[in-house]
Amino acid sequence: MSELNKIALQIISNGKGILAADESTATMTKRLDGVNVPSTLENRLLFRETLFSSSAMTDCIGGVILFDETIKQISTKKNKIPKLISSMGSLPGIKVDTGAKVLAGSTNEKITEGLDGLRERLKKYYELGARFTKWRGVYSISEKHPSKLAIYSNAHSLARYAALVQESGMVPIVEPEVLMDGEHSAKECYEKTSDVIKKCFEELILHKVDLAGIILKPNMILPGNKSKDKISNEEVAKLTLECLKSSVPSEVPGIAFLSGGQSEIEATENLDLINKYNDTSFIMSYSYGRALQQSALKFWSKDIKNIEGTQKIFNHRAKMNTLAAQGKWSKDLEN
Ligand code: 5MM
Repeated sequence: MSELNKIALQIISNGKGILAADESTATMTKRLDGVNVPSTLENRLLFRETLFSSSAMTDCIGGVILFDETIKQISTKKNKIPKLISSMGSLPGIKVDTGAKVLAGSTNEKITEGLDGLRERLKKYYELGARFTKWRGVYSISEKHPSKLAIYSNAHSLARYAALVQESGMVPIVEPEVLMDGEHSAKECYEKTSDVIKKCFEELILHKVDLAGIILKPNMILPGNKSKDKISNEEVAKLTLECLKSSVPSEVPGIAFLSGGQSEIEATENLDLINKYNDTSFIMSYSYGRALQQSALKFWSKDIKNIEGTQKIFNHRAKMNTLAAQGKWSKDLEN
């Protein structure tokens, strides 16, 4: 077993999942504005360190994806943030892309940037304690999207990123996110997600990435959020499994889904059903941002000093998702 494969398994085995706390300052400001808390450096740190010092970090969260600002911060109890995370029994990770920009030659599609100087930045993040990384490519669905150009260029960047990350001794999370926005059907989401993922693996293989040392972070197969097409959670789970079975090489140890705008319960229920039906060799876990943090953030915003109360809510959500990652969740456990 390679060192990278060991790290990947450490993050997502036994129902453990990933906390995506890598919101850029712009996104975090949007989240904090939404609950009427000023987006200051101190408040961003306080909310995040509240989560990072909760008991779920030991029992449920195998890895945390950090943003550049956070990985360099010191907690109010004078702990370096990566140290705090590892002392709780979890692994620190880092988002290394620098965001999605308009792709030249496209009709307003996106290409994720951040390859320039990446090798040097990776060295610094490793020294700061990071053992895995994340890069997200985003794709929209419409009649003409994602275009061949967007599918190819994002796959190429994801592969170049993953090769550099493995060279630096860290596990790359490869995140091709086909967005939920739009009127498309689940069938369209299935077809377009399948095209996107297949191209990613074509490029990963071309760039000699060790597939046993990555984690794939895809979207689930869902109808668009403005679609007339409504499907059951069972169908979501079955379509998601079918799509991944036909597009992901078997060497990949695990898949950690993004929540992509699903409600907390929906994201848990779909993950649980995916695991109840899972007939693949892949570990199926979670790498949720909003679906792990929403309720905790809302509670915290009412009294930012109530650390214990906030942690209780976060612990519950993480526990529910860890049960779902083993196919052991049921609705009555929510109460
Ligand atoms: C946590 O949000 C991540 C970063 O967002 P920006 O770079 O746009 O600020 C995002 O990549 C996230 O890791 C994934 O989309 C998963 O989060 P959700 O909320 O979809 O589970």
